[in-house]
Amino acid sequence: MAKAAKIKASAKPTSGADIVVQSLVNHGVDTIFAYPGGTTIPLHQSLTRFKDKIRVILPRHEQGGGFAAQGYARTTGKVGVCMTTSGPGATNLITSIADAKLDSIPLVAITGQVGTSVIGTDAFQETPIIEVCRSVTKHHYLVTDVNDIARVIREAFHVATTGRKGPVWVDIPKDIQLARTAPDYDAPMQLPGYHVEDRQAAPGQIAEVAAMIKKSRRPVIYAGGGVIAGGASDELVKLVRKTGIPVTTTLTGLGCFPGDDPLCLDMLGMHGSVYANYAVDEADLLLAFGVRFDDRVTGKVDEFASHGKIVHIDIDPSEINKIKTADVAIISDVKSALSELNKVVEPPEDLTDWHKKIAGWKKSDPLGYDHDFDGILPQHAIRELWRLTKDRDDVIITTGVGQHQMWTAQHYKFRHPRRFLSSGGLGTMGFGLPAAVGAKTAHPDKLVVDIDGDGSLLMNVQEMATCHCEKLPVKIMLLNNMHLGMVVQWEDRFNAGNRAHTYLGPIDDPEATGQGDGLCPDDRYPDFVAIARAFSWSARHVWEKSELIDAIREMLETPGPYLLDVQVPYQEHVMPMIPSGMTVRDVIRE
Ligand SMILES: Cc1ncc(C[n+]2csc(CCOP(=O)(O)OP(=O)(O)O)c2C)c(N)n1
Ligand SMILES: [Mg+2]
Repeated sequence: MAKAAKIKASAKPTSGADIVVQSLVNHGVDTIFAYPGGTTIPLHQSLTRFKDKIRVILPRHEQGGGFAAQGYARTTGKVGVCMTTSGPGATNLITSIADAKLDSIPLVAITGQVGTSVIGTDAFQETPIIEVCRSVTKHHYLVTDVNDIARVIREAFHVATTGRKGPVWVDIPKDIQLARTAPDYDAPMQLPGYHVEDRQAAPGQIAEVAAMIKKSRRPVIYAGGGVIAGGASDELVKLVRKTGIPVTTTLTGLGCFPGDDPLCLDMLGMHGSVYANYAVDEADLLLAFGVRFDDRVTGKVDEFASHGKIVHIDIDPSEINKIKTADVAIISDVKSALSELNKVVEPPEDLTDWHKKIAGWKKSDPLGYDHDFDGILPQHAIRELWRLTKDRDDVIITTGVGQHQMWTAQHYKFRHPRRFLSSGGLGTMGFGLPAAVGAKTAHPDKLVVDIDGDGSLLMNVQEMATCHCEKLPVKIMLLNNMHLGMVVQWEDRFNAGNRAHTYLGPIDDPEATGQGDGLCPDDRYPDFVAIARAFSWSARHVWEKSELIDAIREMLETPGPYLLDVQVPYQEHVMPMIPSGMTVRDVIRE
């Protein structure tokens, strides 16, 4: 938890708005993503008085602000803070908050609300946002007394960052922002129903897991976002070095174990590697760390990891036995449980056969693509970007949602946690660019590349203005197939290729009815290079394979924001694929 600085209760009456901002400063907030409006004018005025302490980034859409706050939080591990006005500002924020809830990202969202005297009257720009956001936040407040502000903000940071992390929403009516009181920043928290369970694994449990590991012949680690959220990557690597157990990760767990390590099995699940899914299927011991057995991972739940024992370590008691019954369930943060385990664990007796078997699967079913294709395949573009950046220690990648996201997860090998930002649980198109904005704000010296899809980019394309105006030189490698590629893939596989509103060009083009040539018209619509230039970005199209490396280099080396529009075919499917609700035995390979 961010430590609240001890500030003596001041006798001087202070406005609610100033108390909010001072509270943020006390919690170590240095950046806020905030879009103003009538009900947040006092808060924004106050922010100008604290401008030497807090940088205010003005997104161009509130959803962008929420995702930027996520980009900040996901890369730093600190709380991301965003703010909007009431009504439409607040409703625009909801998607990014729901997204943070599903991926357990700590956020504090502050919204203005109409004055307390008119709440409930359908006042101008009134939305009962606390009612609306109730089920997509970890906690939420409507503050109706200026004397509560300091305590509420303190509680908000506490709740967002303790236990399983998540977003907290604080709605503050305008008259409460203007009211004055002598603030007490040390006011005790009042959270009678919220208990942070500081549960640790019992020594007996750790000994039991160690014994199971020692006895196992075919163990696999299934590691998720909880390993990253809990700062447990180093302990995970240590465990693998001690035991030789191979690791597969979820989408949100990518980077918690080095992606190019020989013991890395890459991602598992629907678009995971064949070898990861086979390994989990045949495992006699599945070590599930900081995961929630999402349906995109398990497919048919009854048959997932059904040939062995399951150890599940998670900080959130409600995840234990929710989808799969664990043989040993440990409610604990992953880091402390793994560090205890590392003190006593011994390697299994002999993993030679298991390693051999996995090597065989890796060889027969690699994550590949057609290297001889004439044009640029999206997988190839990602591989080349990875090749050109893999030895840099400073790369952060974001994505939209769709095929390009899955290919990035498969082909960019992340070596460190907090370097791959993607909307996992909610799967929200439009995540990539604003998340890159937040990441670049937090890490001005790092290279931030949004590998995006054309459909996804268009959903928050306005954030290009934020990048230019706020001096945030992010890069976009656009995998432009002029289609909603992931939906096209499902149309092709499960709906006889019937195109149903998945073509992003004019409706009278042959592609709109599935009559295209697989490559798209030469004149791509929209012209993303022209769009980028209108936002004062540098930009370039590339469609010749022979020009790709040069174009990627140009993107990386050109100062300022840069969009590389990579024209890719649309008839490429993300493989392998386990259709929804099925098992690795139903995997489609091509
Ligand atoms: C906000 C939102 N709307 C709709 C969807 C459903 N959806 C998932 S992937 C996808 C296609 C994405 O297209 P694009 O961004 O171009 O990526 P591609 O699959 O072509 O790489 C759609 C429509 C979604 N995930 N999010
Ligand atoms: Mg697309």
